[in-house]
Amino acid sequence: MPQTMSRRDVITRAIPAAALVGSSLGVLNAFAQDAPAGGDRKSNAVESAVMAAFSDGEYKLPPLPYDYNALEPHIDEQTMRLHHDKHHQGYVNGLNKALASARAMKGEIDPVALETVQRNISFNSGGHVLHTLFWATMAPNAGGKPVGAIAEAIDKQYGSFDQFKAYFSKSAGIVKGSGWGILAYEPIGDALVVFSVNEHDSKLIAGAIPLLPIDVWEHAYYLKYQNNRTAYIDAWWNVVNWSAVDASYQWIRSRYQAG
Ligand code: MN3
Repeated sequence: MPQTMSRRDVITRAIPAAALVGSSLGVLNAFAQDAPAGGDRKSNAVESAVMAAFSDGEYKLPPLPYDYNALEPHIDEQTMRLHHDKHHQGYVNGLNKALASARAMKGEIDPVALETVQRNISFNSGGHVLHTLFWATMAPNAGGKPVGAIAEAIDKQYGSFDQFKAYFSKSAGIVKGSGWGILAYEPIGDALVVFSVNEHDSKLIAGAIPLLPIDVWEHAYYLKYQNNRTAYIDAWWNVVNWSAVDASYQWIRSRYQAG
């Protein structure tokens, strides 16, 4: 987007589309707001990715914030190329197309066509948001234990990082067919929630804002790990960018919790 566009411009432009899409794109609006006064916030890989995920009235494919081979040996270059350039681009295209179809509906609306277009918006917006966050919360030379406020919240809620990790891994592992494991922030209870999602959008928790997603569709791991999803999940922990997760957690939480 042009450098002259402020965050407020972005949210203003994003609102009409996001209103059609519903709460699964609430994450884009949660991010696309003016930075708090002071301007000394840590730079946030998640924020950058989200800002690149919508511009000029359309959802866009954000560039990877590292090289395609940067996550080797844990995630291979060929998988990253296909996954980012083909699969994620497909969801972006599908989302823009479905939104255009929804906007074009006028007069007598066929309920079957309406059901189809709403399903396409839900599926593709889930795919776009979750892949955008997936790339931004991985990094080379990362992994290890969480840092900062997210580390404290995980310890408080799950007892320890190891207990959280085991629960999250199991949650991602049990997905039947295609889906995601997700750590999210639930603002009403000011709580972390871990859950699994079928495809990109089934079993999402309304209002919960994803912080850390892992894609467990076969296209995310089959070239390197074949049917061994557990080995892929174990390897993925080595590329989790905890400082980015912490920065987005603190940022989102500050939007909802006074004081
Ligand atoms: Mn995927």
